[in-house]
Amino acid sequence: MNPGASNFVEGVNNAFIFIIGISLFFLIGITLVIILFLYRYNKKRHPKAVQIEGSNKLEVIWTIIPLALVMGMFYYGYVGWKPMKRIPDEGVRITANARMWSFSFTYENGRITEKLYVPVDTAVIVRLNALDVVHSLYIPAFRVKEDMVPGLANNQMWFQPNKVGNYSLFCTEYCGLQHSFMHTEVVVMEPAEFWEWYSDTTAVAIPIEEGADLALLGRQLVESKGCLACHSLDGSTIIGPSFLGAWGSNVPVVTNGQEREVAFDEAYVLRSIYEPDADIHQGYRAGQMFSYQGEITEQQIELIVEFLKSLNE
Ligand code: HEC
Ligand SMILES: [Cu+2]
Repeated sequence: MNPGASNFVEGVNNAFIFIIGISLFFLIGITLVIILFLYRYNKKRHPKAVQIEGSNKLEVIWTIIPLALVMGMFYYGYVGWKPMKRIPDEGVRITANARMWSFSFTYENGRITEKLYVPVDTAVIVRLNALDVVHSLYIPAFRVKEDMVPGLANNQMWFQPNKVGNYSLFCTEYCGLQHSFMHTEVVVMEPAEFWEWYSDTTAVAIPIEEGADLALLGRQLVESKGCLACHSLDGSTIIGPSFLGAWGSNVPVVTNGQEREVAFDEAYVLRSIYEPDADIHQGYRAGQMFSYQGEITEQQIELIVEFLKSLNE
């Protein structure tokens, strides 16, 4: 019944088309009048200027008509926006976490994903959680967009997808250097398929086949988790230290205000990912990298370690 990808498409499109229609009408109308006046009142045709003074009728007309038009715009805008704020009681609840510079989505059963998986024709209620700075979650095909503000409790948005498919989702609040890294997808599935996916807990641990390229799996993780927004692979400094040649080196760090050297080994990588501020690499600032505790498993850290090792080969 609904023509769009979500329940809000129609309302937002109506407001948009109404405003575009009025704007186009005036753009064309005013341009035509300018051209007509240029012709009719140029100096050759109309050598003597005439002063026209006061017309109550005209003033009333050019007050009432624009007022009606902007009230019309307000009406369509309000009618399209109101249902977005009426969050239903029932629905699939998902928490969206935004950090510089990636999204992750946590489901009620503990599943964590980088794409947002949702069932079609079902209300989806997304709790918006920002770890560091202001981000904004935008799904253009669904016509929804909501700021994610650190510390703002009970910040939610909702929508009901109407069509199975993949749609882009990205951050639309400039949130620092690698802001453009913050794009991912919404995957809308048939409900049966979704619930099967949802309850498939084996997928929480990555099944690693015999002979799989562990370093490659690690690389994919580091890419999909957004680590490369801050850590380069070519020796250059972005926000954090480069991963190139890091494995096996001795890292000068500050621990509790004390300078010391630690070996860049598996334990150091694990600590850096779970408690980034425990050891601060000298010359870098604390508080830039946020803990991935609960977002990256120890098994995944082993893969990241394999990848870091492979950079020395
Ligand atoms: C927002 C930027 C940012 C992101 C994203 C980020 N880091 Fe970091 N990371 C830093 C900074 C800054 C440091 C140095 C300060 C410190 O030691 O905490 C650091 C330090 C590290 C270190 C220690 C490196 C060294 O040479 O001392 C490791 C290992 C690490 N990060 C791994 C990761 C992994 C894996 C990811 C992705 C899951 C990641 N980081 C995501 C900014 C980031
Ligand atoms: Cu952002």
